[in-house]
Amino acid sequence: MEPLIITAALVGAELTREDTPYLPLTPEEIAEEAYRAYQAGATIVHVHARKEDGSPSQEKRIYREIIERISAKCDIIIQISTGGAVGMSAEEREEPLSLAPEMATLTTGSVNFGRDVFLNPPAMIEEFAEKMAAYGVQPEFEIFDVGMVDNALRLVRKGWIKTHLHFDFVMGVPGGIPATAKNLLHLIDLLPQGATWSVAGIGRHQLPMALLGITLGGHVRVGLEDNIYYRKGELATSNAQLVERVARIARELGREVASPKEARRLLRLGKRESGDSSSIEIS
Ligand code: KMH
Ligand code: ZN
Repeated sequence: MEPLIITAALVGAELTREDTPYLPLTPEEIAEEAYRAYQAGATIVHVHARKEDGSPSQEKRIYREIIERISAKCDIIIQISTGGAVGMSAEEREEPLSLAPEMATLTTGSVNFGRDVFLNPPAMIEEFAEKMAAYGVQPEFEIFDVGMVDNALRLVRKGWIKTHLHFDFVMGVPGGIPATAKNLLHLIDLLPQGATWSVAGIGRHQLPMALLGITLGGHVRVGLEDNIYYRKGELATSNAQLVERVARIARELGREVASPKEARRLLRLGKRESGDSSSIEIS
């Protein structure tokens, strides 16, 4: 099997310090947390930004500071969120794309999200895909339910996406696809040849789904955005702690953990200067 890419989803948009005191919120805290996750074996960092008061934000200014601070510390792949928080407008959500990060998320459908609805109508998805192509940003398809895979492949067929195809199956969101082995196998089955995938289990599903990701030859996303516990009743004290456990188990199972260079190779990411999309390799 190829080496394992571990993504650290550091903070998300929904959690507060009341949920866990270990949540990084400021650009400085987020960058430090990214660096610790990197040292523990993460090669992609999935980033959301927060305002000074801790509320979710898609402001370019804050993302810029986060990206600069992380890049100054290490060469981890930075993936910004275009999901933001439920209720945000498309204009808000796409704002950080003009910073031309290496990767960004692209959710290819709408889904109930707890008591809310995470809205992603077709025109919005196409607009995000178009912006990503314009800024040379590689999408990661965020798949919260089965139909979103076909929506993603339709985008590819229509020519909106020309990069390598990488999917992240987010499983166990109340309203989305349940986190079961059978469902994961079905999702994998839908992917075209050559696509890569990772899996993120929400809450108590994080570790079991991570083990499936490791053993089935996929990749794994963990982090406080998806799960704040290390084990039942015990909060994780950092994102690095969750990453370190996955790296340790993978090595025990004989699967090496990818370096940033290997992750870029597997995801066909071209190294480039920030803002310069001309040197990107498009497979
Ligand atoms: N916060 C969720 C509504 C993403 O980052 O692209 C959406 C989300 C997905 O977290
Ligand atoms: Zn997210």
